[in-house]
Amino acid sequence: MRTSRINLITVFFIVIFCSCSGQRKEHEKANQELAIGPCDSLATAETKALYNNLKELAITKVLFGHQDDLAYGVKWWEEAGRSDVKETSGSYPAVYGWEIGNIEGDRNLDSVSFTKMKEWIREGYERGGVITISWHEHNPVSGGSAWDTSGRAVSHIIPGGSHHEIWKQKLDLLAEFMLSLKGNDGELIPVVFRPYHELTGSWFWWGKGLCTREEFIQLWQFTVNYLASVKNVHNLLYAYSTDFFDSEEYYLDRYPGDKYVDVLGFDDYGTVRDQESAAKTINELHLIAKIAGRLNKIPAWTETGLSSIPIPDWWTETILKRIKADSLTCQIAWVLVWRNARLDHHYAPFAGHPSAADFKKFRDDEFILFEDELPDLYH
Ligand code: BMA
Repeated sequence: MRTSRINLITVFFIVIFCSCSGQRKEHEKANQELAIGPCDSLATAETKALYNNLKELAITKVLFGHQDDLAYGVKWWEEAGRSDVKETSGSYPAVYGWEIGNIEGDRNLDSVSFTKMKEWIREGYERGGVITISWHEHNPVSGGSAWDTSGRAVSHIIPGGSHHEIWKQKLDLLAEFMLSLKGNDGELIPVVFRPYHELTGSWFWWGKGLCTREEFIQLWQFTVNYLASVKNVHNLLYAYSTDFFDSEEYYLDRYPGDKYVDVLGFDDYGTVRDQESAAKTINELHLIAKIAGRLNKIPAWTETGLSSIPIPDWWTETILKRIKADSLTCQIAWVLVWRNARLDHHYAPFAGHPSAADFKKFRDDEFILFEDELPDLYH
């Protein structure tokens, strides 16, 4: 009787011990999985390297990016070797933003040729730059632009919806595009893909007011699963990017989950127009660094800019000062400014621009990296 009670107690403790150590092992395993790389476990070696290198570099440096940099500038269009950023700073940007809205056509919604875009993407990647792609795709239900918010499109393109097959055809084209991006040695070029951006606003058909939280998350998860599992696209890191935010709850409200996101980004043009809003930008930078630290993701300022940059010292006095406000604000991996479309719609300086001298100072700051200062990010 006595022996059997002791035995029972021993068995009880062994069971408890085993289950605790089992849980601990599970937990350790999960942590290791989180630590080794992107959410796509089949990501190519270069994509994994980019993820790990960006994550580490972000702790001490901030890469500078520009949208459509190699395609055109304020005073030129499709001229080989040109870049408004290089012509004012001495280097190409470290991050190249590209846009694939109108993926069914020969040119994107801003008239950039897809054939040439692929060449520019290879050119930037071969020099060591980072490629990020956004997607202002047309409204798949109405056929209108990305800004056409009619028809509650998201509800119709998720699985079970009337336009689900149509959306899959768009994703097929997108997959084809991503899989056609190859380096000189034939390897796939890693891309930070940033679909359904500014999701907290209601100006795009995928925006907050145009679909439910569940619909948005379903669209995101379907996109990632379909590209990876059905189309075998494994050269993507996925960036979730909101518009302006001021709390963690608001930022994460439509977050699709750790298994579907690699980069935590935000777009903010509104708070960089004046000095009065500095605290708002700094708060965003604090929050993004904290959330990314907790979730083991890469924080990034995925879009910003001041249209035409009428403030000559805007680069150092607004952007740089806020990025360097403290040890948290400087943890973003990159900051990207929007495209140099024309005199009344440009976000980087060009030769002779009033902010060009200050842009050079910004470029010379030890925190900020342009392309010619990048370490190897792909090995
Ligand atoms: C917007 C503007 C538009 C452009 C779109 C997609 O911010 O620059 O002119 O079509 O981005 O690049």
